Amino acid sequence: MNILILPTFNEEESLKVMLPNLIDKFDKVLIIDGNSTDNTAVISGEFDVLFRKQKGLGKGTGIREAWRYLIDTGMIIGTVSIIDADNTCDIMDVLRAIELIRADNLDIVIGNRLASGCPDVMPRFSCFINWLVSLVISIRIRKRLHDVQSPFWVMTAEAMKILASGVRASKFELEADMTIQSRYAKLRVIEMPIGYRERIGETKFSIGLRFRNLLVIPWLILKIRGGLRKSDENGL
Ligand SMILES: Nc1nc2c(ncn2[C@@H]2O[C@H](COP(=O)(O)OP(=O)(O)O)[C@@H](O)[C@H]2O)c(=O)[nH]1
Ligand SMILES: [Mg+2]
Repeated sequence: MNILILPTFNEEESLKVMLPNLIDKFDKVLIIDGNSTDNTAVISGEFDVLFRKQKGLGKGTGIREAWRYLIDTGMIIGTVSIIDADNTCDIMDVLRAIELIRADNLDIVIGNRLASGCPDVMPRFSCFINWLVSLVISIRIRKRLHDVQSPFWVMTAEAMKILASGVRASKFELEADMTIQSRYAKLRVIEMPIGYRERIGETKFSIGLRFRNLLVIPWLILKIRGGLRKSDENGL
């Protein structure tokens, strides 16, 4: 079974474009909605998707609730993909990543938007911050990754279960936390170059949330040392 999770907060315009293109390519599409105030629910209702309103706040909380739902309902066979619901990612890239997971027996494929430099549609400053965060996390986890804050994650359902038990992120530090947890669990993670298009609709990554990340991500990084050392001592 191939499941796609789309986290949404006021993404009606984007969903109108995305859903017709992807609905027949997955066994299940789960929209986890952060209590949108626009027509996200109405547009979703026009398609054969599972639509759930999250209880807590933030993208990280939403994704964790989506994982919990899949685990509780026994949907833990095959692959689970996550992309932003903003039309920035190409669904064909997701299908390629699913193939790669199967062919190479991997646990997680992270879409790398920066493989051929900073994409035209991404502000240079965002590329720089992402490059820096990726570099520092790479050093700490001793594995080179280039786009740790990627909106594109494809994993086995087993890997999802493992991340669900370790990830604590509530907002936009989610991807950094997923990267770190995947390393603790010694999952087989690779990056795959992906395309990155202009977003439909407004970004939800507000100035306030960016400042929050400036505090939370260094905190996550500082905590890494202890965790990895513990695993090393255990001989993992
Ligand atoms: N479930 C859920 N999704 C959210 C929330 N906030 C943002 N999102 C979604 O998370 C994704 C990432 O947000 P986005 O605005 O694309 O951030 P950017 O890629 O950094 O510009 C989008 O699909 C948003 O609709 C939330 O509180 N809950
Ligand atoms: Mg986005």
